[in-house]
Amino acid sequence: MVKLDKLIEGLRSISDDDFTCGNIYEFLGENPVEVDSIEPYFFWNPDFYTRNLVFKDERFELMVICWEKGMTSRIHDHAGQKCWMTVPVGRLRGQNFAVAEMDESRSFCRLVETSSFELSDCLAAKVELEEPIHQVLNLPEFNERAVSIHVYSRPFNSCLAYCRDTETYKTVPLSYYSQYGRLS
Ligand code: 2CO
Ligand code: FE2
Repeated sequence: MVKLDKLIEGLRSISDDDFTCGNIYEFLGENPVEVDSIEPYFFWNPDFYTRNLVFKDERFELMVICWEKGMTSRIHDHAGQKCWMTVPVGRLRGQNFAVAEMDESRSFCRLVETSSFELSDCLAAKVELEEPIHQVLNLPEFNERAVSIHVYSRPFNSCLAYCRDTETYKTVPLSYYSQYGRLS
């Protein structure tokens, strides 16, 4: 087990050439994070999951996301950036989607569900660049809070969010609930 600052130090020491989907995935899997060391970044909100920035440079950002019971993300992408996540507290379900039909001229997009995965116990996952649309869910049946660690390279501050009811998508801004341990 490593402390969060050691994990970040480790990530920073990886060269640009080695900062690949596979290597970072492996690195996160080999370095499960001590829960004590992420507690300063626990911020809870009853209405939405909180994005808590821990580290950011040109190349990557690392954040701690806190999910109350039953909370879900929107269906979204990661603006073409690489992404990895691990879940040190609780459990999360990931659901991936493929584009079945799309018409950019009217922001139309029909999605179909593809694979799903479950994360807990510091298991690592990556968002596949080939199939980047997904949703993350802290299912009510899990009946507990969850906390995940996300690494995005490069950092991004907006993404596409998809609505299945209207079969449309739009760009949405992303913001931090806290930065470096303090409420934004
Ligand atoms: N990508 C979402 C966010 O940064 C969380 S879902 O997990 O990838 O808000
Ligand atoms: Fe995501």
